[in-house]
Amino acid sequence: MSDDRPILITGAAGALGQVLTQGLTERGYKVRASDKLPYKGELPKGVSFDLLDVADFEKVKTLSKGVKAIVHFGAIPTEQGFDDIAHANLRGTNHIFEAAKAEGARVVVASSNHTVGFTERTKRIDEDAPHRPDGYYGVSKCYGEMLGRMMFDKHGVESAHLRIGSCLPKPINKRNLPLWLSYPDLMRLTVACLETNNLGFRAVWGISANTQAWWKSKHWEAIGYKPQDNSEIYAKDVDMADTGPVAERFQGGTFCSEGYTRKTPGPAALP
Ligand code: 15L
Repeated sequence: MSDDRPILITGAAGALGQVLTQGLTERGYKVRASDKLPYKGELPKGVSFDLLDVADFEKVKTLSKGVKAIVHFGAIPTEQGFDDIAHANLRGTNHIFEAAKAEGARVVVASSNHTVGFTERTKRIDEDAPHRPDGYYGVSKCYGEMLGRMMFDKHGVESAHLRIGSCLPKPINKRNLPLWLSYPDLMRLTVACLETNNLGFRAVWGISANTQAWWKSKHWEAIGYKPQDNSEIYAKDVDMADTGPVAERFQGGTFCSEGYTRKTPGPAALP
């Protein structure tokens, strides 16, 4: 039996939120869009839009009524002070999971490469590699993943945490080459996570089929994600500038070097 309950998208007015709002509507999903900021441009036909600060639990509950899934992209997407991160990314994500639990909905969350930002660029890792967050933003995404883990084990709430690399129309700099996620592949990954009968809890790499990828996924096949794009076609055009020793050493790039206060480099031998 087909399930035609709507999907709530948070962060729908952001660049990726707009791609998802458009793309999911085109694929026949009923979309309820929301964001803290107004939606720019024209909403796709049939899509409702509400202003929503995800830290407002009453409003999260209201907008989640009757949904089959929440695509949660409503968060601070960069490094900020702890209080702002806590408001949107910790408290807000908590509210989304509590609402999903109440509705029997699954959650697809924007996680980030910054959960493993302090992994050396020379390492090739799968999703079981240890968290190495590169700031409060990265820590908040690790928190989201741990929350999803607990919510599945304790309450059966299914969730996918997309560890998005650099989701852009095309790669701009050399770090984007291993980490690029094209907009069409973001759609493929999100739909795979919404449709699979085999989700449970997964933190899953969110990149395209990049020749230079630093990551190999343990989950793509199981959830049916087949990336179609590859950053290599842009490799000759990207900015190759050196971003400094700390940024160049670690996968998180300048998120690692910003505010870095170590006097001596961290040991290379850690797992
Ligand atoms: C992210 O997680 C950010 O939200 C995005 O703005 C980019 O900085 C991206 O990572 C990246 O590392 O390229």
